[in-house]
Amino acid sequence: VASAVLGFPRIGANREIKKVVEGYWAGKTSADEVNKVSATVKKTNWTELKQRGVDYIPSGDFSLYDHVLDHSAAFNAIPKRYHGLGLSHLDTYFAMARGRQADGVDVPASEMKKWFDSNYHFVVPELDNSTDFKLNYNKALDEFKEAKEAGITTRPVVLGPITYLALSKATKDAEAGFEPISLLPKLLPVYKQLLTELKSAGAEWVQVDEPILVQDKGADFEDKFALAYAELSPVAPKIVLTTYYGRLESNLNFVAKLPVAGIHVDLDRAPQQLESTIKAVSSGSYVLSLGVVSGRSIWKTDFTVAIKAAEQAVSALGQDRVIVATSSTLLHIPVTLASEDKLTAEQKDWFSFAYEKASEVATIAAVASGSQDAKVSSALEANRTSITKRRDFEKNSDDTVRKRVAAITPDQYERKNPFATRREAQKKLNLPKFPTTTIGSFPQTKEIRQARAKLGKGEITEEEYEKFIEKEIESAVRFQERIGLDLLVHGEPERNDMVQYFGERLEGFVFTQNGWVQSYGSRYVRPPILVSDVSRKGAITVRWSKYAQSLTSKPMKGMLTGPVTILNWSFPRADISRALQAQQLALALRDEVGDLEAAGIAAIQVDEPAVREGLPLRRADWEEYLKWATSTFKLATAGVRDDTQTHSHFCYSDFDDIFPSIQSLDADVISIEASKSDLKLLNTFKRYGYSNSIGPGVYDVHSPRVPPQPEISDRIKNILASLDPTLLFVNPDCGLKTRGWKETEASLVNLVEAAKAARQQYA
Ligand code: THG
Ligand code: ZN
Repeated sequence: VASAVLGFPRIGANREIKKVVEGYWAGKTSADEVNKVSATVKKTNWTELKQRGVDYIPSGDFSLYDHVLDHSAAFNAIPKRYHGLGLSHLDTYFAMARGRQADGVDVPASEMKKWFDSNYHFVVPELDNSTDFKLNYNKALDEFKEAKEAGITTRPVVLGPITYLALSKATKDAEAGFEPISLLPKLLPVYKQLLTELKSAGAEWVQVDEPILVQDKGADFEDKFALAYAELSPVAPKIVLTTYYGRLESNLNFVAKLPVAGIHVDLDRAPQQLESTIKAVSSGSYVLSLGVVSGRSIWKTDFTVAIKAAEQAVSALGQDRVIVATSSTLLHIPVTLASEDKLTAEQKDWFSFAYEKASEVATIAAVASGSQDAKVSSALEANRTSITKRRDFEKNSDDTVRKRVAAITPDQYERKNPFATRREAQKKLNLPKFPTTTIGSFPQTKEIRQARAKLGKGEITEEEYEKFIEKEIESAVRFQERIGLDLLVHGEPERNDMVQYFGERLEGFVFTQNGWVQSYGSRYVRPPILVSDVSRKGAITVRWSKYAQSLTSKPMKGMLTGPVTILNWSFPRADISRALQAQQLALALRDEVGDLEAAGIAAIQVDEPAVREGLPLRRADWEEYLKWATSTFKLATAGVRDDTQTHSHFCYSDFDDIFPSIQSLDADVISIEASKSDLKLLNTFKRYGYSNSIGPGVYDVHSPRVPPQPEISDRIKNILASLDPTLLFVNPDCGLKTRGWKETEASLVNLVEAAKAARQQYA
């Protein structure tokens, strides 16, 4: 029984890649230096995996920004706007990733989307009939050779052609009805060349990722899969076809007939597919790769369960046909536990990050191979002890929290009166027609980050820090008053990350010092870890919101992160359901909402940007998810009086599918990211007859570009073509924390002017 890791974090154990890439963007670091640091990170990863006893070590999965973008660049799927700019390969690559505005060049970035149901974003390939696929370079081959030179034999990883095309979108110039999958015949020769070159270089295996197979739409591509793999297999190294993040279901029927050498299934997300998969592959000669070590969770693997699965496969297929593997790439979890010295020994004993997961697959494979090695037996014994200790800890849950959840009554999920009644009561906020507001955060300046860092290092006192934050809030309030915004925010200078901040102030979470996970490009997050029942230690945001309100006679919005988003952007517990964890979070937030209201805050926003991304990959699972996701939001927000205006914000609002759920949240006002997906979304709102207030973003904050006032006015005009004017709020499409003050001020001035003009025009 061999062991395999499907992919590895590429950020470096000390965020080396972030530092060198951002240095390059700032013009402070050379391309050579970027390559040098990349080479070191890759080599360190390969060496670490080898030393930990992993048989199949991935290569080619490294990336300076995103692996889907790597494929587009290598395949020459480079949209026309990036042609002829006189840029190097590397600069073209980064221009696609983040746009480029320098030396007379002004091109926007490609769109980013969430990668399956994760908090990782990929750069969406843009294709049409003029796309001229060719292999600009062979990254998989280059990294295979690079590892080989370091004395390490790897199994190269490539994203499969069907998933690549399924994740692509048509360019703006594409013919009507163009579907990216129609380009398969043009793309296959490129894959053929890539794989042929790998084979010639001596690669025995290649890992081809086709995660689209765990989604319902995977079934639409049955014929394409058959066609593609019939062409590729004869020229390629032995292919292990990997599926992950979910279950194959009926797709297994055709997958188990594809001409490949091995199949990988995710047994972490879908342990129930073990038997069906064994059965489906048993008569052929396939190798079966068992994803028993989670690539999505940071909990130690229960070896007993994993070994049982491996032994079941071994008894049906024999040792040589079974691989013990991570369920998916380890991209989604931090690099190593080794550097975490603030966690207690007890806590550290619960977890396993990427390095540690590598050891886990090696140990499980050794046990399943019948190893009598003393080191293996002691690892097995140690795992048993850890798992037992964690279970003992879990038994000591917070009884008060459990009882409170059990005592939730149906009325706690509903506002006392319908929107029409509440709207009258909320007139006390004195908002004009087309009220202007922002999503909540203002630029996180260097000074703010430095003050936070100094507090962390003890270089300034808590008191000095709070004074600093008060000054920041005051200047944010004065700024908003000066430019004439109507519904103000305090700007959130006191927050690091919108999820981490709340986690740190609730019981039930622990934190890493260095547990960074890539979110997109050089942007990383440090997800909090839920370890026990959640409760509020005390008021979290009230002090700052109250202070901000005391500075102004205009209404101030309170700002909270919703239960579903806190859960989705944390590492959840594995011992109780996500629904229960969300309910606990919702009760804690409900108390915070109540305290804000009691402190005189008349508008309270509870953001749920992660609701859409948390949607299960299979439609059959949607209803259950949407039920707890919407009800926990309502549990958090519905306790307020009629005259308290609730707001919510959603990013990446691909809402067509889940519209009724958004409506059922019954927030008084929602703001959505609409500027990119244009008016399609608004038509959805119109079609369903959305009845509460709504602020479709009137400009895109994800770029430093300042929208001229006529452009915003034009957007308002377009929006009003499909929306009741009395329901419209005017706001940017997302928070402003990653922006600079200069463009923030200029943009918001234009936004306010556009709203004023609209008030005249639609009087
Ligand atoms: N928080 C979390 N997840 C998210 C977002 C978030 N996922 C979606 C979206 N927002 C991703 N966007 C970002 C934007 C900025 C940063 C990270 C994700 C960011 N990170 C800092 C960095 O990489 O330097 C580190 C932040 C910190 O110091 O904690 O700026 O907002 N959870
Ligand atoms: Zn947003």
